[in-house]
Amino acid sequence: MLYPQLNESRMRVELNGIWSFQTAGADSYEEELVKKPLVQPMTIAVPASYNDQKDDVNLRSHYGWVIYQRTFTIPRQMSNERMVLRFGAVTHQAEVYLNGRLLGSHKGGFLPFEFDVTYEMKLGENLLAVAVDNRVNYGTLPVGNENSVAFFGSDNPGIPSIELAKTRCKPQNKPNFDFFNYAGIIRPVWLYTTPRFYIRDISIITDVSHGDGIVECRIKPGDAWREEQGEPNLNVSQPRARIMITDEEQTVVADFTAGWLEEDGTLKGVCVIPDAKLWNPGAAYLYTMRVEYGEDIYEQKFGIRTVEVRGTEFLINGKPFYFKGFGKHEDSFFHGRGMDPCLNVKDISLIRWMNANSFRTSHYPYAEEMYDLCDREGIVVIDETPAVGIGAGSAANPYQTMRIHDHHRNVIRDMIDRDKNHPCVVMWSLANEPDLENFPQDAHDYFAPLYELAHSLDPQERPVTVVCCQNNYEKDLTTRTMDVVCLNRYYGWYNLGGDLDAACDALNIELDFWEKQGKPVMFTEYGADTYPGIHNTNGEMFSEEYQADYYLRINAEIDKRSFFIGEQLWNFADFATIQGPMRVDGNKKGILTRDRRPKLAAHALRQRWGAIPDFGYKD
Ligand code: GCB
Repeated sequence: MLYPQLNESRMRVELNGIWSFQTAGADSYEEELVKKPLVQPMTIAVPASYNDQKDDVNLRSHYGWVIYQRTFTIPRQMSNERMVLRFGAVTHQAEVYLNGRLLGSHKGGFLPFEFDVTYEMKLGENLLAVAVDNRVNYGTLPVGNENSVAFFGSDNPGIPSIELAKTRCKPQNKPNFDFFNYAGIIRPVWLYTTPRFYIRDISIITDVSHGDGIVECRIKPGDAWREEQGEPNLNVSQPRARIMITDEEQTVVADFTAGWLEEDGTLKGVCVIPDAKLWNPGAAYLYTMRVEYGEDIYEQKFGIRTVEVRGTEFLINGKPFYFKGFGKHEDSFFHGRGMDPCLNVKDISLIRWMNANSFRTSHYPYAEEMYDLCDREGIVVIDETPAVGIGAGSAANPYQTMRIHDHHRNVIRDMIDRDKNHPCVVMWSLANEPDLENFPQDAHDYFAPLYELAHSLDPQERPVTVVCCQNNYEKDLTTRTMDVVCLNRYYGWYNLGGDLDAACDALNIELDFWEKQGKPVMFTEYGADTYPGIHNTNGEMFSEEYQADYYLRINAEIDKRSFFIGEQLWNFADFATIQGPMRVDGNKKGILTRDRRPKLAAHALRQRWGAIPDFGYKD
């Protein structure tokens, strides 16, 4: 799905700002709330999670529906065009009404969706209402628990008083994941226009041959009129698109035509850019592809680079890349998970300050604006679906009890569709820490088709992985089938905590196992909770010294392994979680505090990573 753009043919209006707001029921909301202006509503900022905007525990711990409303008037010029209302993300489910009429609904809190509103929009004032549901359960991604207490909660099954109290307490979300269940309209809302014949989608595939860049583009055209009539979108009246590619100096380096392909209705063209400048980690170079199709124009940035797994190496532009970086969260004070361009710029600056080169979008696709930034800054991204919590917190077989199969396919499709052109994205992660050891065959049979699906959908054929939990790796049949083995390991924290000798010993025993699999292996998580300001001459757990020592010791072990292609630690910064006996004001495994101040270990890692090159570290 293309990002809304302002150019010679398209108009774009941002509908962010202060909206009206009201909480509604747990399971439903009254029709009145979306059909008429709210009476004495609260104010709320968009985009942002609603939970921390007010000093009200009822918002922080709300369960179920809330209502957002705003009015707007469109300029007359827009009304002659095809008009689209687009949401960057609404967490977790949205039902959208315009002037009292339901436009449609969307499930999944981290990917964009849009509605053609050409015939719904009035001249004069329009009332936009969005009902938002924050409930997580066995049918959502991320997964919420249906029959136990929340992640890390203290569950004592069998104690009558507790069992009875649990049936009486007010309904609440029980996330099966370790981050606060922030919700709301968390990313920008746009109204944009296109002509009737428009560019629906663009896919760009690049290759490099003897220093020349080979660029293929596939364009999906749209015809608003036919779509309105429900007719197939095969528009033979516009069989060509003009493609122009400019480099960063605005020089046109290619000008060619994409022509009609009968079979699938796309327009396809290929060109060669002699002596192309490649997109590299830390040294980004972006070209701009301008597509002219009838009266429509779209400009898509892209980079020329290749990604490939060969043997135990992860190659970017044919050279063995070493991942240095983090698992992150979209998480900050007041905004919650809301898109915050200033925070994104700051985080990229800190990633560079740390001499890191990459991060994983744990545990959901991030805001599109962040990928644009990473494209420009040369930061490498592992892009993850919101499939987290499949299995944790329940003894039942998640592949039978959870109603996520179709939704999981949809989020993979939508994530790849949204992010396929970003040079910063080098790998897809299908899920974080699903249960892969208790029902190993079922897990394997669940993930094998998803792995195939991701490969079949990605025009750039990036590697695909599932990030695996600390588990009995001998039983796990899934991780070993992925292109890269991504390990979340807590030797020295949740296991063998406080004993780094034993932790290193256990890690090495496991690494001997992975060495035999002949795949590239990396950490996508490892870390230790560290309360800033706690110091300890013995380097005990929770102290800043322990965290620094932990990374020193574990890193010394992975340095000995040539098949180990990267270290993404957990976590970039401290972040909010549900309250519980395991979390003191959130998860404290950050290398930075939540307000982005370095802990002791940050300085040591900065030095280490400064000495590790992006390419050829293990040569
Ligand atoms: C994990 C999860 C991550 C948690 C982390 C922790 O394995 O993937 O979401 O936050 O452990 O700190 O426990």
